[in-house]
Amino acid sequence: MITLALSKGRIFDDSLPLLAAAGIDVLDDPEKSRKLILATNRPDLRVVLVRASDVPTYVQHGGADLGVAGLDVLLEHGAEDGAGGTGNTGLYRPLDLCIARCRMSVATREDFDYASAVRQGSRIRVATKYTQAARQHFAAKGVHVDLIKLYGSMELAPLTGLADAIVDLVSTGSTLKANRLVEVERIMDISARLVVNAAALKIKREPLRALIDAFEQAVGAQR
Ligand code: PRT
Ligand code: MG
Repeated sequence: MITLALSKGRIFDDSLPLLAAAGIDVLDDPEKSRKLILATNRPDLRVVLVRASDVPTYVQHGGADLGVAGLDVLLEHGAEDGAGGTGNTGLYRPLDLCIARCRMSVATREDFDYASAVRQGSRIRVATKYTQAARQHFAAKGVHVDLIKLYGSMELAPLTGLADAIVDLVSTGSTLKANRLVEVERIMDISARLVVNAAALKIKREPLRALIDAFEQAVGAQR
């Protein structure tokens, strides 16, 4: 049996066409059923639904053989940045699926002069869920920051005086706009990656390789 970990919402929705191109149909709709284990048209393949940020954990510890997770989630989990390679997390990251795309950016209130705060070397208070990526970004730029860890609704932080800036994911920009925040710096482009358990890749080499190859072809065809 091969177990694929997905999260409900955009990762699941955006993975469906890739799965279909690989000949895989998921037989339940997660929006309609409360099942956490979904059967597919392939008796040897099942999908488990987990929280987006739990996908790397499931794959790393063998609760799933492979999974789909955003680069943002992988970076916070501590997976290596480069493609391929196992790093020290037991995750093998072979494939950019080019889905669930967005960017990680710095945003502030309209009346906060980020450029001059950076220029003057002021300490900037930054609220974010993405502390690893943020720490690395500001360290590389030589900007002094006090990071404030949040788990959601980052947009509220600059509006309430909790922070000067946030690091968050931006897609259409409408969430920032609705909260009168402006994107002042783009940190990196984000997309979802297929991650594979390194041990499973050895033990179930044939079926997993075939699946990864099928995904790779599907991604290429969608480009
Ligand atoms: O909700 P939960 O805590 O379980 O997990 P999650 O929020 O990480 O899951 P989900 O399904 O929301 O996101 C899964 C993955 O989708 C993320 O890890 C990203 O890699 C990717 N993704 C792509 C996004 C977005 N686009 C996105 N726009 N994840 C979140 N957003 C949020 C963003 O944080 C902000 O609040 O959408 C808002 C901005 O969107 P715009 O269109 O208004 O700019
Ligand atoms: Mg969410």
